[in-house]
Amino acid sequence: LPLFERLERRIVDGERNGLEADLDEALESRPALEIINDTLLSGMKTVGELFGSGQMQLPFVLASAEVMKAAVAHLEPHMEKTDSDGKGTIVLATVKGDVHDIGKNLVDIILTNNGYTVVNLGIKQPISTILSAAEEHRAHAVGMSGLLVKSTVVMKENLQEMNARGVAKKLPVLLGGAALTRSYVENDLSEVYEGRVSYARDAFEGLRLMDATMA
Ligand code: B1M
Repeated sequence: LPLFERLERRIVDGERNGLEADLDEALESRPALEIINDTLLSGMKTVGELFGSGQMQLPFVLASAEVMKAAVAHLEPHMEKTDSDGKGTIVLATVKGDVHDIGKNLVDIILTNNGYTVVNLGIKQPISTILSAAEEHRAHAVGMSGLLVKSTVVMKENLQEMNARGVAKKLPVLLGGAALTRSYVENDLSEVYEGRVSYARDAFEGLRLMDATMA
């Protein structure tokens, strides 16, 4: 297979052997982010479709996710970074009950490379932990990721809890993840939250929204 098709195939097949060599070759002709966005994420999309239609079993999805993570780790040092620093602090987490973290970690990389301090709490984080971290780090915003449909409900509960604790006005919230829709966030959740809540389709929209929030 040609290089970029082979790389995409590696994600789908969960094939790690020779991954780094292929990535290094790819870096000779394309920027790291483009390799992630156009090639690797396209492979993950196929994995999602195969899993969703019952053609792929969970252990294989996990293997694909591992290759994806290894690829991102290998590409990360090659990504563009801005010189600007100290643009603001965001606490980032995958919500309670949800283990998906590839998208969240991409958001971390993009924000960090663009001058933000990201406190990445990891997966399955209850709102109490997120809010403690926000207080401790004097965060300017909270970012929550979740890919399961039930995570959209958890996010709503989290926003209600933030209202109840009186932190909504000072903590804008950024939400992302495959199960969310723009209209659910901008219509339903905006009604619920007493502060500002926005939806990011991808990591770049997350960056734009953070820039707008901090402006
Ligand atoms: Co899971 N899984 N999974 N899974 N998995 C989905 C989400 C699913 C849609 C697959 C499917 O059925 N087609 C489905 C959810 C269905 C639903 O809820 N309706 C599903 C399921 C069912 C499950 C389990 C329940 C399976 C089981 O156990 N029977 C289980 C859940 C366990 C749990 O969470 N409690 C499970 C487990 C797993 C693995 C562990 C095997 C693995 C995750 C490994 C890991 O993350 N470390 C996995 C994977 C890999 C997927 C799919 C195939 C791919 C997800 C992914 O990494 N995509 C996924 C299919 C899909 O999403 N359609 C699926 C690439 C990633 C870059 O995209 O995270 O969407 P994404 O991030 C994007 C944007 O959404 C956005 O930016 C990123 C791109 O720039 N974004 C943000 C994300 N977060 C953001 C936050 C922001 C801003 C933007 O600001 C804060």
